[in-house]
Amino acid sequence: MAKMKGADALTQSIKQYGVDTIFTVPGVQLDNLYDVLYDHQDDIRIIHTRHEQATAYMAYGYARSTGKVGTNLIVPGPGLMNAGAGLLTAHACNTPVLCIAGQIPSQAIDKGIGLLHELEDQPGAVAGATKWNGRANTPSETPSVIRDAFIQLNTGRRQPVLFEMAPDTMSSVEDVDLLDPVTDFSEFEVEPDLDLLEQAAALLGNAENPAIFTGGGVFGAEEALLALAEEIQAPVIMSQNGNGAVDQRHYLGQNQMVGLELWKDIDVVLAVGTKFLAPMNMWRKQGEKKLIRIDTDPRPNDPWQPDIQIIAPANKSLAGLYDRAVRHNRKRESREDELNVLKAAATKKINQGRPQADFGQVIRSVLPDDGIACFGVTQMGFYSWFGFPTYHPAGNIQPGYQGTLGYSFPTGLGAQVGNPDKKVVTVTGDGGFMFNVQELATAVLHKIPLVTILFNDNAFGNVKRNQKTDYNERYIACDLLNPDFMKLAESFGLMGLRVDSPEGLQGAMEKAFAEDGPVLIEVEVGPMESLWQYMPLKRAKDDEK
Ligand SMILES: Cc1ncc(C[n+]2csc(CCOP(=O)(O)OP(=O)(O)O)c2C)c(N)n1
Ligand SMILES: [Mg+2]
Repeated sequence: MAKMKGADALTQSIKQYGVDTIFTVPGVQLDNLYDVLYDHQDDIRIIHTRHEQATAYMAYGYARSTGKVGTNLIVPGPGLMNAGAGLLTAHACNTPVLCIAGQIPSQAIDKGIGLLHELEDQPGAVAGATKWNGRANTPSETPSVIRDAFIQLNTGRRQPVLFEMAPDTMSSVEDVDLLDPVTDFSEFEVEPDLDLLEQAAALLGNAENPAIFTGGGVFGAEEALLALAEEIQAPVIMSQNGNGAVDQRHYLGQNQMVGLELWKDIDVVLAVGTKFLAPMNMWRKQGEKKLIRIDTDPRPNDPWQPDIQIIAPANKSLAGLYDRAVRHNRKRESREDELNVLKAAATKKINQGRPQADFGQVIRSVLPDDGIACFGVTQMGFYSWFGFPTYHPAGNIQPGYQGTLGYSFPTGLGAQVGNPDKKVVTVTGDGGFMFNVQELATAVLHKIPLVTILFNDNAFGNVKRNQKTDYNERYIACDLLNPDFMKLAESFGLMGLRVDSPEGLQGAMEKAFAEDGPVLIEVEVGPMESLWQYMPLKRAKDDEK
C-alpha cells in the first residue's frame, strides 16, 4: 500500500504489464497524467502524433507486428472519435490495443452539460470497435481495472479495449495497492472440449483430402498449426489478413487462389480463427464436405454451420488436435510436389497483373526475409493479397475486412517503432497517403526510419477504374490534386526519391534502406489493370445453387 495519485496508479499499473510505448495527442484532461509520465520517460516512450487517428493506427501497427499490446492515449470526445478508424481496424484484425481515453470531471459524466470534449456514453460510441471497456473511478481501484483490461487484451479474441479515467481521479490521492501483475494469461483462457477435439482429430485423421483455412485469429498458434498441417499433409489456406501464419515458401503455406483450385476435392475443412468468408459465401459447400471450426466466439449467423465447433483459443485447440491426430492419422504421402505446382501456377496467374507484379516482385526481393511490409488500400495492396509471398506472421500487415484507406502510413510507423532492428516498408497510394500525411513530421521528429513507397497516379485509381469499366467512363470525384511530394519530403526534413519504373524502385529501396531515417519514395504510375479477374473472391464455377 502506498499513497499515490490516480495518474501514478495508472502509470505504474500499465508499466507492470510491459507498456513501453504510448502513441498520443495531449490535452487538458490528460495534463495530470502527462506530468507523471514525464518522470517515466526512461521506461515509457512517448510518441506524440499530429492527429489522434495516427495514435490508434500506430498502436495497431506496433501490436500487430510485435504480438504485444499497443497503447494509445487521447482526450475524450473528439480525440477518441478521431482515433475510431484505427480502433475499428485493430478490432477487425484481432489485434490488442489499449486505448486510454480521458474523461470530463467525474461528477459531470453523462449529464449533458456541455463541458469541453463531452461525449455522452463515451464507451457506447466506440462499442463496435472495442471488446470491453472499464473506468477507474478512484486511484485505489485503478490496478484492478487495468488488470481486467489486460486479461481482456490477452485472452479470447485479442481486440481493442477502452480504459477511461477522469481528470479528478488522476489528481486525487489515495492508498493504492499495486497488484502483482498477471504473468500467465492462459489460466484465464477457455479450455477446448476434449471430446470435440477427439472427434475432430478422427475426422481429420481419416480424411482423404483435408485442408486448413486460417485467418488473423490464428496468429500466436503458428507452431501447432504447422505441426498439425504436416502431420495430416493439409495445405494451410490463409486469408488475406492471415498471410504469413505459415511461411509461404513452405509447400503447405498457400493462399486462397490455390484454395479455390483445391476446393472441389476437399472433404474435411478445418477453419481456424477466420471468418471463412470467401469459401462460405462465394465458393459454397460443394459435395459432402465436413466443416470443423475453431473460434473464440460462436458464429450463429453463418449460413454454413460447422459439423464440429470448438470454442477455444487457436493455440490450445491446435496443440490438442495435433496430439490426437497423430493417433487417428492414415498413412499419407507428401503432397509437396503437387502443392508446389499449384502454387507456381497461381503465382504465374496473379503476376499477369501488370505493372503491379513488376513492382511487387521488386519490393519482395529488396525487403529482407524478416522485414515487415504494410500494404495500404491501393492497387498494390490488392496485388499483395495473393502476389506477395509472406514469410512470417508480421510480414504483410493488412487492414482486414475494414479496408481502411489511410491506415497504412501510420500503421507502418507503429510497426517500425515496435521493430527498431527490422526493415519496414509501407506501400500506399496517393489517396491513402494524404489521409495521414501530417505524420511525416512524427516520422522525422521521433526518428522512425520507415521507408514509405507511394504509388502516385494522381487519382483514387481504384475508384476511377471502376468508373471506367462499369460506369461508362462517367468519372466523378476520383481525380486528385497532389502536392509535389519531393518538395513535401524536403520541407518535412526527410529524404525523398522519385522513380517511375521497377528498376528505379529497386535502386531507391536499396538507397533508402541504407539511410538512417525515414525515406519517402514516390513511384509515378499510370492507370493499373484490375486484378479481380485473377482473384478467388467470386463464385466457384460449378457452384451448387
Ligand atoms: C476509410 C475509407 N474511405 C474510402 C474508401 C474507398 N476507397 C477504396 S480504394 C480508394 C482509392 C484509393 O486511392 P489511392 O490511395 O490513391 O490508391 P489507388 O487506388 O490509386 O491505387 C477509395 C477512396 C476506403 N476503402 N476506406
Ligand atoms: Mg492513387
